[in-house]
Amino acid sequence: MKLILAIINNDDAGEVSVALTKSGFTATKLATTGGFLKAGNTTFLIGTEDEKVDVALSIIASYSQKRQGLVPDGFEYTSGDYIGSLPNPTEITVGGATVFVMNIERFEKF
Ligand code: 2BA
Repeated sequence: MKLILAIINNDDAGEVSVALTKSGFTATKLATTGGFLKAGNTTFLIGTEDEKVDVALSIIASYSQKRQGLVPDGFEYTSGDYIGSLPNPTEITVGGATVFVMNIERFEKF
């Protein structure tokens, strides 16, 4: 058993959700926020059998687009007490999806 944790752009989350459900996966969607840009994204929790992980990953990959973005003028990021800035304008690539796959020791439904 694995738990797939996939952070997906909000613009792609709807299609990913529909495609996963159509293929028989059960997923939980969390409304999350990127630590760097502070923009909303969607995190999927998908529990599945080991042999189905690659199917789920290929669905996620096929609906998750890479996007170029410009960090706005005057953008500052914080990390603890540290405040940093980037040269303006800075182009970044966001996504497609950022995915973690974890082993699950035990799975129960009561
Ligand atoms: P954010 O943290 O808001 O990051 C958005 C985009 O900003 C990133 O795209 C990357 O292009 C850039 N970025 C992030 N941290 C940076 C830094 N310290 N310096 C310069 N540029 C930076 P992605 O890498 O595609 O990440 C999209 C979202 O996925 C992230 O939103 C975050 O919510 C999540 N994520 C990505 N990598 C992660 C990781 N290792 N652990 C946890 N969450 C992650």
